Amino acid sequence: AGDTKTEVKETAVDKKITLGFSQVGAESGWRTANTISVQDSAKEAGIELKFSDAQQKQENQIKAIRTFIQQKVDVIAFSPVVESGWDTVLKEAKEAGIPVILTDRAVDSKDTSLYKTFIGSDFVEEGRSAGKWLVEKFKDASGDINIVELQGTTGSAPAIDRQKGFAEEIVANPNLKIIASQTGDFTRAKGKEVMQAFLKANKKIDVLYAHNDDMGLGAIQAIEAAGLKPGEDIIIITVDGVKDGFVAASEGKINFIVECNPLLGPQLMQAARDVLSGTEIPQRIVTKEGVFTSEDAKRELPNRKY
Ligand code: GYE
Repeated sequence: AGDTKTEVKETAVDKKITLGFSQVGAESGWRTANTISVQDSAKEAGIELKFSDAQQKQENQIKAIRTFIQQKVDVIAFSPVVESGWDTVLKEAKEAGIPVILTDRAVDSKDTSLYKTFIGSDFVEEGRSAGKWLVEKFKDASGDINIVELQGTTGSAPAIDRQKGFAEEIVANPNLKIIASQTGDFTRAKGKEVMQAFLKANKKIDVLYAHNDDMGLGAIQAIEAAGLKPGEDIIIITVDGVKDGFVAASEGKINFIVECNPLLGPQLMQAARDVLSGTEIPQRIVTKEGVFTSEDAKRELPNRKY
């Protein structure tokens, strides 16, 4: 009986970690998979998760972070909706002695001591992969190839970087011309709406580059409604690689998908533990990912879990 008592005491000393997590929203299939990954991994790791959905609004995230500070959580993690404007609230967390971990999206704060690490993809590289594929695809084209671009949320790291990486690559072929570029806020509804407007305003659209699958899927609806064949009349490139994107790619409606991995939960829980136990971790943890043509998508589809 004495032994059991000692055991109970020891577990009580081993305090449960509380993690405050401020999520961007529920704007896309990627985001849903990311949220589930964070929730499942917290459970598995025995970490108590306080989850808050910002509905794509920075002010909501700032509020959530302040609430986490008041609640004295052990560690705060968040995926910043936009890159700018975080210094004040991050300083508040630092002064309260609560470490912050960035997941998925970066901030542009000059003072990198305001957060412990940033876990996520290299979005510039994703844009480059999209651009490289397109350059190769149209290497023998003789006339103008008109591209329309559906951008992610204005001011967000993935929108800024995916535009940049893509633009960097396509200059290699002067025939490739971006004739219109507008935000679709990473949602299907806006992707469809903006594509409708693109189709109305431009007679000849050869390529659509969408910063995520969801906007691409919305755009496909607009393209079909206009009597055109997605993937044939208009070549489509997207980023993410969620299941619905893979389905469209395997049907030939999306020609090329650059993968962006949403399953960041396990790495986040590990980083939270390491930060709290004083284990050194790198300032930047990059996620591994691949690229998929329609053919690859057909093969890969049965294995996609999200
Ligand atoms: O690509 C998009 C989501 O930040 C990487 O956000 C993420 C992006 C993802 O809404 O689908």
